Amino acid sequence: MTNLFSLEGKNALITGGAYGIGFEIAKAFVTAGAKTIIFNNRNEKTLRLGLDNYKEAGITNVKGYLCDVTDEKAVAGMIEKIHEEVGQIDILVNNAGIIKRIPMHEMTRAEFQEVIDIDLVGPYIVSAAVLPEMMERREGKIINICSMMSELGRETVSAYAAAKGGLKMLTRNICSEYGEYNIQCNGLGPGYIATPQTAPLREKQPDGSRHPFDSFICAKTPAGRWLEPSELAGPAVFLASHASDAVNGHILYVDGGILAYIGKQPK
Ligand code: NAP
Ligand code: GCO
Repeated sequence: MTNLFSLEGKNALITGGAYGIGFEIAKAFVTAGAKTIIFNNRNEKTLRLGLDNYKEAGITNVKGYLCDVTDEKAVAGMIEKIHEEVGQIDILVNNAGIIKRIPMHEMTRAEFQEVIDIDLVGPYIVSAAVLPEMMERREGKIINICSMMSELGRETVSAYAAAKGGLKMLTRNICSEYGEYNIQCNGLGPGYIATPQTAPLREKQPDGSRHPFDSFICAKTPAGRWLEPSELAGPAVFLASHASDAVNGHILYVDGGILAYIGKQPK
């Protein structure tokens, strides 16, 4: 049974994997036996930070590339370099993403477009670049990092919700179009995870009290807490391994039960 979850000999490309959720998923893949972790970030500073993070974690089988997921030419060039320097890509995790928390009527088109480009068009670009080799090998795993906003809306995150809702359907369409090549494409939908992306929602207020959103999310989560990035490890390894070969087009929510819960009644 343990072999089903093994990633022995597999190369995994994790976009935006310098820190946060992508970095945690990478560590989980290494623990599951992955041969090489490949990640990309869009600027030198983050790339260097990522390489330092992997070094500090004792992970040496890692390659980092400077590449913005929205730049088709850069992605094509990166994939070519990966094939030359590392080998085949067995697992792709479309993790790179941003969020802008702005009321929709105040958001500029450029701000809306930037979120869509990175969170939805980026996964299309990178998946389209990796699919041909997976089709040739008749084997591959694609994991799209979705969100609670793939299912729910909330104030100020219109572009992000539109992107993550679209990413849910892109996941299902890749499953539909490429399942016959033994390629499984699933979504991993984290709940509210303590990372730099959500740090503003957990900041202490000037009077030292909890951020209202922090209290709100804890009331919306049955366990009454934010989740840790490391809690995505098992679900990510499952979706990357042969244990999920019959799972396709599925969004696996790792949310501590938020989507099932009406929320704790205020006292
Ligand atoms: P994060 O800490 O902000 O990390 C995002 C990573 O993506 C960073 O390394 C960032 O690098 C990189 N990135 C951004 N735009 C990029 C681009 N155009 N090209 C390449 N890399 C790019 O976010 P996170 O919390 O780890 O989230 C990772 C993924 O999980 C995102 O897709 C997010 O939407 C999703 N998610 C997060 C949560 C949560 O609660 N944290 C929950 C559900 C889903 P830079 O430093 O260059 O920006
Ligand atoms: C927000 C948060 C969320 C999380 C995540 C939830 O502002 O509501 O950033 O969007 O990042 O996507 O699953």
